[in-house]
Amino acid sequence: MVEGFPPPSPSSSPPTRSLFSEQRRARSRFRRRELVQEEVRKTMLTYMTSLKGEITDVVLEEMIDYYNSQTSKLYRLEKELVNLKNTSLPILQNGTTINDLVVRMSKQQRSFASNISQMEYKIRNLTNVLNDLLSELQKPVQHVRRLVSVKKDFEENETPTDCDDILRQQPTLVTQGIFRIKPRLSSESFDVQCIFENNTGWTVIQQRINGTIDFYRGWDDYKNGFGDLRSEFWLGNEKIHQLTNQGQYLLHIDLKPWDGSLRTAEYGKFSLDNENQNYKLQISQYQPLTSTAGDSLSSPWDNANGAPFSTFDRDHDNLFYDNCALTYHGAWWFTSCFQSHLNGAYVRSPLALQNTARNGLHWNTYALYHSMKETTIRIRRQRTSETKILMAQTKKSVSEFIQDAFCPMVAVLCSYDAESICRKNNLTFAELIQPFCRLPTEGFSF
Ligand SMILES: [Ca+2]
Repeated sequence: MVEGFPPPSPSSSPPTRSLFSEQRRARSRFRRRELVQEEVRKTMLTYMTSLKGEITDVVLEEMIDYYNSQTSKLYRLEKELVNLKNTSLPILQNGTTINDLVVRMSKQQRSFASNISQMEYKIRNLTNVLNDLLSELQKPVQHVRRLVSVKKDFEENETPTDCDDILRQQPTLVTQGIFRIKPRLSSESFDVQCIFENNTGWTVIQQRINGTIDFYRGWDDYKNGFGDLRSEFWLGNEKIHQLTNQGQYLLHIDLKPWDGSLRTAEYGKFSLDNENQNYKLQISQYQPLTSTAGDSLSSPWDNANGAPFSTFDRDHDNLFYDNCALTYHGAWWFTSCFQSHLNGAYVRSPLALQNTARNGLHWNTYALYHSMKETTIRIRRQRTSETKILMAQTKKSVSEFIQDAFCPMVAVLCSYDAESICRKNNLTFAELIQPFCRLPTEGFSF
């Protein structure tokens, strides 16, 4: 029923003509409205149907995509499973379950881990040992470095190291003269008196000839030297120390008594320690065959070997109640007090012949009461051939001889692969150890 269209009333009067037409128009309007409504319903239905189709299509597409992606995942998983199956097939064939395998593997892992920690512990220990060893190695290595640099300095240094070195550079030199030298241990060069004799250059360290120079002096004068190289002088304990520690030195003493004769005393080994050691005398190997004055420096019953130097102002003698340098007016390697003393007062003849004060130039094995007219103390470096003779005399092997004669550095060098150090620095073993040793080392090898 359509609203606003009232039904005919039974109590009303018969319809008029206008009423009928009014009813017709209303019916016609109603009919048209129904048609429109029907049309709208049909249109809506068609629209709804198509909409439903479209929605279904979208859902389906999404579902197909999802299905495809799941299928490909499944395919991959299947493939992995097949691979897995193939891998584990042999184990499974041997009847080993995966559980057994896991147990065994974890056992192996534990043992592996324990091996690793043991190895770590061993490595830590080894590292400590290695560090200790390296720090120990540093000492000789530093020594060798210093040694090599010292050697280079020597090579650059053209100044002769002693009078024998001068003769080697100028073989035509004869008699004597004043020359400039620079021992290897010296920072500065200095003049010395040289005596050239029998193809040998001697460096003179003391000379007394006429008493013009006062020898009663203190420690510093004896340390640095004094006098006149052309007449009377003491070269100086520091210079003597430097000279006698660059190789092995022979000591030769000329004594001229007032009778005009010449007496000599010769020693195969002579050197002075440094000032910290109070220029302690190192003397041995008295040569009885070439000496005529007797041994008044190293005789067993009063041996000056190892005695420190004494001056009136530095008393290092053995007598606590006396000062030998002061009593005997000189300076020497006094013991209690001396077998020899060549720095005493210059006493002239004839008093010199009965010099009971014993404060003159004395050499007891020549005469107890005779002050010498002249003295010359000279040194020269032993050459290789002499070293070889000495070796033959003492019947020592090269290694024994090196051990005895050279500085303790040799032992250290030998134990720390000296050969490779030599190779690296392009040095022979002799060159390597020479600056530290007392003997010339030419001709020695490992
Ligand atoms: Ca004393």
